[in-house]
Parts: sequence; C-alpha cells; structure tokens
Amino acid sequence: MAKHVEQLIQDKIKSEGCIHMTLLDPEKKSGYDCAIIAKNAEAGGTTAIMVGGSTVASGVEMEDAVKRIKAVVKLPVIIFPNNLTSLTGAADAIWFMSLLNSTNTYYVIDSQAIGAPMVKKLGLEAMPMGYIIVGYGGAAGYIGQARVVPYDRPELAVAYASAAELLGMRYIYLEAGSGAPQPVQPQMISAVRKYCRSTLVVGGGIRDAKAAMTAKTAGAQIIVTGTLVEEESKVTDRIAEISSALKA
Ligand code: 1GP
Repeated sequence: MAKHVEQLIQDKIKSEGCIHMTLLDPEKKSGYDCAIIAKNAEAGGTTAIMVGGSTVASGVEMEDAVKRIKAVVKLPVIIFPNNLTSLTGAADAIWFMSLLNSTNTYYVIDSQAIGAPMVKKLGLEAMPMGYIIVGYGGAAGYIGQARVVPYDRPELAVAYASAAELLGMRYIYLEAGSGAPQPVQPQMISAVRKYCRSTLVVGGGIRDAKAAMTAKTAGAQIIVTGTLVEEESKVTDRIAEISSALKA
C-alpha cells in the first residue's frame, strides 16, 4: 500500500468520525467466498477488511483467503490474529494485539513474543491493540480463556483500557464476541472513550445501522461486523446502510 494502513485509518476517522470494518473468517467461509464478500463490502463502503477468527487453525487457508481478497479489493487487508497460524506476509497490516483479560499468559504476551520476530521479518505493519472481551465473549472468550468483563461494569473496562493506553497501545477493542446476542453497552463505550485516548474499536453482535449508530454515538471510532456478512446475501446493501449511517 502506498500509504500506511494506520495513516489511512486515522485520516478517515478524522474526516468521518467513525468508520466500519468488515471481518472475514476463513474457517467459516472459503477463500473464494471471502473474496466475493470482501468485494461486495468494498462496494458498500467499508474501510478495511479484517481477516481472522477464534478457531483459524490453518496458515494455508488464512494465506489463501488473504491473497484472494487482496486480488480483488483496493482496501487494506488487516490480520486479526487468533494465533501464530494467522501470520502471513500477504496482508498489509496486523492488529498486534494482547488479550488483556485472559487468564493465560499465552494470549497476553507469550504468543506475541513468539510471533513478533516473524511479524518484523514479513514486513507487516503492526498496530498495537489492547483486546478486552466483554459479556457474552463467544468463541474468542472461551478459546482465549478470558475472565470476561460483565456488560454492566464499565469501570472495569475503563481500568483495562487505561492500562492499555498507558502501555502505549494505540487501539482498544471492546469485544462482545462474534455473534453476541447483545453488543457492548453504550455506557461502557462512552466510559472508555471518556477516559482513554487510544482509538476505540467496538465489535460483536452489531448487525444493523441502528446498533452501529448506538455504538458510534457512545464514542466508538471503528465498528467491526463479521456475522452480518456471513449470513447476508445482500452484502453490499447491508454494509452500505451501516457505512452511510456512520458517515452521516
Ligand atoms: C468478532 O467483533 C467481531 O470478533 C465481529 O462480531 O460477528 O458479531 O459481527 P460479529
């Protein structure tokens, strides 16, 4: 990419306030399908494609999906890693993330230490992120052995997010878990936004423009949706509804 991914993201947040990213999971969709969905999401106005999922086990499938997506879209493609198998030099960037409320140091720092030299070797642009799992948690919470922050305890999310900010993490992701029946509550989003300066990413259980707008109004700067595009045939229309609502 001519311009660094982080610069693109920050420029767009500056001009639009809140942007949308589409998450594709190569365990749930083939590389071929991921590419079609990515192209349709691009047409709908999404800002970037994130690739990953809690149970991605094959580096081959991961790389295949990323390459196929890269071949058909101009958008940045960002790795959303669940483990070392997610690393591929075919992507533009990686959310270099620590699952802050995991009870297992593997997900907090050990896997990052093992993977960091490879991230450098591959020349991936790394964007440091504190990942905080909230409420439902889903597969990410289970696999990541997270001690989830209850939906109704925003002060705990603020504490973790503040630690992330002070550790120099430029992004904070409040994650309710893919397919969450209930997204992160607006009270938690607004509390984290109020007290932390890192760019605030919110995802899990957001399926429509109304839920996206609730998160934006509360202070989210990046909204991630995944399940929506896996279940929806009219991907372009549904993403356009969300993207245009966020821009308005
Ligand atoms: C999961 O936050 C993302 O990591 C997206 O969640 O699949 O519920 O949109 P959904």
